[in-house]
Amino acid sequence: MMKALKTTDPQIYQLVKKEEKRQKYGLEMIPSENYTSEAVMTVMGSVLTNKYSEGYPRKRYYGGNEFIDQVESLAQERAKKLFGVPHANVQPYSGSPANFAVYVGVCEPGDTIMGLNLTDGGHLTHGWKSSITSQFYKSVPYHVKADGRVDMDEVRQLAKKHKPKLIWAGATCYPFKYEYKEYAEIADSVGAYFAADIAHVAGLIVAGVHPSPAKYAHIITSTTHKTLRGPRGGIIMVTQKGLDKDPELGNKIDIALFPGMQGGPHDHQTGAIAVALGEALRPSFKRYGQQVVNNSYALAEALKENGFKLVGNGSENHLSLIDLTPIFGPGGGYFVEYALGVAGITVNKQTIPQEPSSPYFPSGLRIGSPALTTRGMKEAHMKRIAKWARSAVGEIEDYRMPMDKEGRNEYLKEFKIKTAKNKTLIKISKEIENFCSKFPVPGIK
Ligand code: DSN
Repeated sequence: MMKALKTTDPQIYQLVKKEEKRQKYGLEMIPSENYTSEAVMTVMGSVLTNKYSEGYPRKRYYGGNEFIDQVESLAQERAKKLFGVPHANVQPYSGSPANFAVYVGVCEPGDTIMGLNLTDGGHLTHGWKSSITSQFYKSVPYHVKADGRVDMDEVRQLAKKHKPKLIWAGATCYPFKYEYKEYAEIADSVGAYFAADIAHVAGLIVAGVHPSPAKYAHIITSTTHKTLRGPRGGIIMVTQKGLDKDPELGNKIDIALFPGMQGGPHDHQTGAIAVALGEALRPSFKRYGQQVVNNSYALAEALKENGFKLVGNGSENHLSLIDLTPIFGPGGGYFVEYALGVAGITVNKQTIPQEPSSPYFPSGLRIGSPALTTRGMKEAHMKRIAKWARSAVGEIEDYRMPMDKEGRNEYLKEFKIKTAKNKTLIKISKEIENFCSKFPVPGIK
């Protein structure tokens, strides 16, 4: 396949090759990223991409779907088995459309909804002010406490006061386990739907190292490309509890997604999701999930030993959130993301609870273990990485984020030019390159 690309489009071919090299010789530590298997990538690049299949298995608006029907049914069945639910829709293009379909399925425009505030680690689609979800629905955000955990007392009080139609659990950056049982009690007490967005922890749930919301939530949404290690995509599941509340819930959500929001499903994606779910059903996936958590714990401890402050002082899942304010004051995430990038460690800047700066110039850093665990790295490797991270940060720790916009652009330009040439960071990147060459990446020779 790559041979054909090289001849047809050498420019894109070269860029794919460069990205392969970046993925192979760097440390990929963005907690929402992973390396999918060669089998998954094979289906993604297969003829399934040529087909139109609007509708659902055996109820299509196009002919020629006898094999696609089987592919999609297999994906649905595997999702149901993996998460212990009676209904699964595997057509969402990704996590955001999956979440939007939940709104369309259970809410009317103007209804009140609740989700974790974005700068406390929540997701855009759970009602953040710049997401369309807060324009169509009345968003009442809840927060985390000083210890970094969701303030369940606040969730209870807000739910009692605002009587939401829908309550979300789930986050983009949350290092702890979710209190699904407590969410359910609160949602039930006000008659709300409880939706658990498990995008980040889906693979951990499958592995049995994170609690499952299947008994407590009415609806579960997820992406398929994070800890679940599939292709980019989304799933919406309705639990038995959801069907008991409304026997038509599965149907309502299916209709909300198609024809409500999406057109033809991406069949190559559906096929690849089926393969990934099949992989996740194997015992080896349980070992993978356990190692993700072990590695994240080891990394958290090592980061602390190297002088980093963690929100909540640790990690119970696949990620840690570093509070950089003791080193940089507000806005340090920007500097550290860039410097670690030069050193060969890919991470992403992140807001911290009670963020003193802004989402684009935040004061924290999100760092996780799923992708490195796929490459076979273990606890001892995490310790080594924490040391590299500390040395890299030491090179830039005198920078301070200017708060005035005009001064800031010039300052950051200077910072980037100097940091890109920093000899210590370049030396670390060579060491990391050498280190990474010992750990294979699926699909890259
Ligand atoms: N962008 C995803 C993440 O990185 O967590 C959330 O949508």
